[in-house]
Amino acid sequence: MSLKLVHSGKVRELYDAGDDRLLMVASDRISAFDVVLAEPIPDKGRVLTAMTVYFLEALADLAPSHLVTADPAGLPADAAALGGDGGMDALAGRALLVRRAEMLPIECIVRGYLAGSGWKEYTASRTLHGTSLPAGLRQADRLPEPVFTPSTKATEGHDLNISFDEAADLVGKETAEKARDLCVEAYRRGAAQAERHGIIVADTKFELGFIDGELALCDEVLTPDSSRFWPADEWQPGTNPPSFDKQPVRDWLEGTGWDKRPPPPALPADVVRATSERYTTAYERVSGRSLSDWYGAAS
Ligand code: PZK
Repeated sequence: MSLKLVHSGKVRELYDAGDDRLLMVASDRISAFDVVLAEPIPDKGRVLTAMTVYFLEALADLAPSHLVTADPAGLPADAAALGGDGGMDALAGRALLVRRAEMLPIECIVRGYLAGSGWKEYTASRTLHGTSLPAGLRQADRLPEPVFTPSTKATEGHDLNISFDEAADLVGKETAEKARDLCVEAYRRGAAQAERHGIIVADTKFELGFIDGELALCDEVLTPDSSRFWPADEWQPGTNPPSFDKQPVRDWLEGTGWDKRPPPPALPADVVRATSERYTTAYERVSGRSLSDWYGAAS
C-alpha cells in the first residue's frame, strides 16, 4: 500500500499516514522568483525538517504541536516507497509524522522588521496592517514591536492581508487572540535565538490548528522557507537585505539575464554547493546542533 498524497506544495508534499496522522515530506527542491528550479539543493529538506523539530522542542512549553516523530524507525513502513530507489534512507531526516489538526483558515504572520509587503504598505500609507507607525522608518528597519499581520490562504497566487477583526470573524475572537499571543511570543523567542547567532528573522509565518481541543503549532516552524532570514552582518536599513539562504541562487540567476519565466537556466554546481552550505550553516548556527547528528546523515 502506498500513502495517499493529500497536498502538494511547490517544494514539499503531505501524505495521509492513516490513524489521523499525516506525513510531511520536505524535498530538496528550491524555488526562486516563484519558479521551482530543476537542481535539488542537497540537505535542504533535512535542514528545514531539523529546524522545525528544533523549534517545536524549544517552544514546547509555550504550545503543543502536531509532531509525532522524525525518527525513520517510527514512520509507517509504506513511507519507504516515497524515497524511490533509496527507500527509507532517502526519506530519513526530511519526513515528519504529525497528528492531523483542524487547521485555522488563516496564516499567522508575525513581522519584526519592515520588509516585503509590510514595507510596501508603509511607503504607501505609513501604516502596517492598518496601524500607524512612526514616520521616517526605512526599508528593513526593525519595528518598535513585532506585529501580528494575519492573512487568508488564497488558493491561487498570493495571500490576502486581513485585519485582526476579520481574522476574529473567521476563527472566533478568543482563538484569534490566542493565536496572536502565541505567535508573537514564538516569534520573539525564535528571533532572539537566531539573532544571538547572527541571523535576523525579519518575519515568519505560522500555521496553527486544533488538536484535542488545543491550539497547536503545525507545519514548518521558523524555517528559511516560512520566514525571511537575513545575515545580521549584512543588514543595512534603507536597503533590501540579502536572503541568508537563497542569495547565491538569486544573484546567479539575476546575472544570467533570465526573464523569470519558466524554464529557468540550470544552476551550476558551485552555486548549488554554496546554497546547500548556507542552509546547513543556518541550521547549525540557529540551533547550536550539527546537521551530521540529524537523521539521514551520510555514515
Ligand atoms: C496541513 N498543510 C500545508 C504542508 C504541503 C502542504 N497537522 C496538520 N493537520 C492537517 N493539515 C495540515 C497539517 C500540517 N502541517 C498542512 N496543509 C494542511 C502543507 C506540507 C506539505 F504540501
